[in-house]
Amino acid sequence: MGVVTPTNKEVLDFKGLHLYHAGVSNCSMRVRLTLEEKKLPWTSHHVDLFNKENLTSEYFGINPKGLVPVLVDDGVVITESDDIIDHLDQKFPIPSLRPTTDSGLEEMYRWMKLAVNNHIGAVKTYIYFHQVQGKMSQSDEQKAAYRKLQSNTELLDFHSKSNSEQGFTQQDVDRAVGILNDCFSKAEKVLTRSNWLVDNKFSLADITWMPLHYTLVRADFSFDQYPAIEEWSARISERDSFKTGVLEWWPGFGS
Ligand SMILES: N[C@@H](CCC(=O)N[C@@H](CS)C(=O)NCC(=O)O)C(=O)O
Repeated sequence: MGVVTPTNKEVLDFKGLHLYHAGVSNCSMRVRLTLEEKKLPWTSHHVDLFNKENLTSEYFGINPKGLVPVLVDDGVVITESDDIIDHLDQKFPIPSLRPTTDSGLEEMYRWMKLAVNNHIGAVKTYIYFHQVQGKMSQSDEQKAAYRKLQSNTELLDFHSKSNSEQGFTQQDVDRAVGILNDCFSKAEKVLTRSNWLVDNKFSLADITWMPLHYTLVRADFSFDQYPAIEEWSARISERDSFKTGVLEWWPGFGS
């Protein structure tokens, strides 16, 4: 579970639920959706990723990977979106966002891990290739500062490639698309015969995958071959939690 001991001690005194998050971040959407489903009061600490507000020693003192989201629950710091939403569902069990059977629970965790395990290699690579590369590259000073702050080698390699002159290649993105299509083909099969990903009950599995659909559509990923996924996403879009947890935080909302 993603509990970390922060070196930035400021957060230890926080009372209640505090979320460090970004409007555009699919991982943050998962946590906002969960908070809104449960109608929990929370304090927002918005981190502007485009202005690199996450790349400061203060922020790395809260999350040593420099990523959003981070939940601070009464001074306990939790990172990793799957761990955060699982924590929220266990601590605030009503309404429940998990299946009632053991096999369903295992299946829910499988869907959650599938998303997390493919985050850098597939989701992030696809989105950076289509939307970020060349638009928010780091200056030489920022690159040096990032190398000082970041100790995670996977993230160091990812950002160094994204900021290189060549950036991600067509081959990198084709590989990412292949992985995403494998995942969405699996989801399509399930959703052809059921409204939700696990045990026909809305759960953390749906909350994990919906933000990927939302952000990938906006990065021109085609879901034409997945009609059941499109219907599933339309069903989720009707929920109040989607309006307050995703739409209202998406840049340009209401404009
Ligand atoms: N495994 C992490 C991934 C978190 C992550 O990659 N967050 C992105 C936004 S979705 C971020 O903070 N990106 C900024 C960066 O890479 O510097 C999770 O599930 O919370």
